[in-house]
Amino acid sequence: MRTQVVIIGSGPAGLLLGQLLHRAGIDTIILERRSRAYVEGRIRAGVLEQGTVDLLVEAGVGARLKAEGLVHTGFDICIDGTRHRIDLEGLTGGKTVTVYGQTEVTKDLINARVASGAPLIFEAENATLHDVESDRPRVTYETDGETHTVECTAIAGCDGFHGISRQSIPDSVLRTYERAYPFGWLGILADVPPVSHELIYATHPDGFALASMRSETRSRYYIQCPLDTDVADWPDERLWDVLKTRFGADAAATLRTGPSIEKSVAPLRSFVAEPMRHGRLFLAGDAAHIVPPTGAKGLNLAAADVRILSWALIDLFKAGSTAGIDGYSAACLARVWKVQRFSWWFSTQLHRFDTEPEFERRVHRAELDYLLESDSAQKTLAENYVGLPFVDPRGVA
Ligand code: RFL
Ligand code: PHB
Repeated sequence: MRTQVVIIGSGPAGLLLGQLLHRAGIDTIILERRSRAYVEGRIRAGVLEQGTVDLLVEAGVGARLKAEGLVHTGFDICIDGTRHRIDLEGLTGGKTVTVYGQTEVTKDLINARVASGAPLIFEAENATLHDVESDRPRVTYETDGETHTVECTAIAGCDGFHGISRQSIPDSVLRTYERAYPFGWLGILADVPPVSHELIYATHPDGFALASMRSETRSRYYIQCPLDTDVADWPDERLWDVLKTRFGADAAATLRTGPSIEKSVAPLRSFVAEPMRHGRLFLAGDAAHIVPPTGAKGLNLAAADVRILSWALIDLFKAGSTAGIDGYSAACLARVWKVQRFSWWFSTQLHRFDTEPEFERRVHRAELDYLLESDSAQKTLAENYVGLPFVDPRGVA
């Protein structure tokens, strides 16, 4: 078998890249280790930057997003039970974010892929990359015990943090930077109306909490929890009680509870792998970097990589130019590190660090007080939250 680009992984990065390349007339094969039901059922991100929404619309998968996505013009920061609004729209000259579940983005992209007839192979096992340093790399994989080989011109490693693509870059080339946080998030999804029509990021002496949503009738909440938390120890009632404490009396009075439809623990991590390109292998999304979810940036950063990678590959196949692929890693990393900085900062401000010296705890509190008083500090937060302006590496405005 031969194709132009093999895409490893059908998360949002792989699917969106496949869709953009398909519309540009470039052939791709997407290989996904899991089943379609598993991929469509994974509950993850919820907040899309305007740039991500625009890219999904440009890719031809924006109809349901535009009809069902909830446009948010601000969010609340809740400090020890008192809420303060961050007016994203006012602080950024009119920018907003859209609440639309990653699950829905994934479903829309899979439906578009299936409708296009382009190959998307689920339950593809043991994907292995070969000759990535040559101009004719290959990928082998297995389905039903049979081995297949695909020859191609480029490989997109969109297989997430635990994927195999990054491991194909030799240790002598790859540099990794990591910060693990000493806690995770325990998340709950429930079919109850959200406690507020906007998100609430809460910091409390007991730890962080977040009120988010998927629709006007479906709520998503998270609390900071120890890394070894077992969901079995968290019956719904216990979780609702903690949320009521962390959001304060006003929210507690209106918070609607109900049976959970999903409950899971996710660790928090900051991670970057450099370079994002080795030979004809290009890493995109969580395969190359992870941010803690506090700033809602992971999926948006994956989309930003894919936008740049699609341009680079279109340049390669349509104009025979390697300028785009040569600049790919540097162009992505310039944004990645700024987003790392923001996600690290926002996480550090809002979580409780048990071993933090009292001096630093007070400094953090002072920084939050300053944020509430300072228009400039709020502007910095808002312009990062809605998404930094996109710099086109081709020099086009
Ligand atoms: P994904 O989604 O992990 O997809 C990778 C895909 O590759 C497959 N795969 C393989 N396929 C073939 N062969 C192999 N050897 C393979 N190994 C892996 C996997 O099965 C999978 O289908 O990576 P991608 O596409 O880069 O997308 C990244 C996003 O999923 C991620 O950044 C976000 O979910 C992060 N995130 C959030 N991002 C936001 O922008 N806004 C948010 O509000 C937000 N909230 C969150 C989040 C992540 C969370 N968790 C669970 C970590 C909230 C949470 C709780
Ligand atoms: C979510 O709705 O899952 C969500 C929202 C905002 C975040 C992280 C996760 O910062």
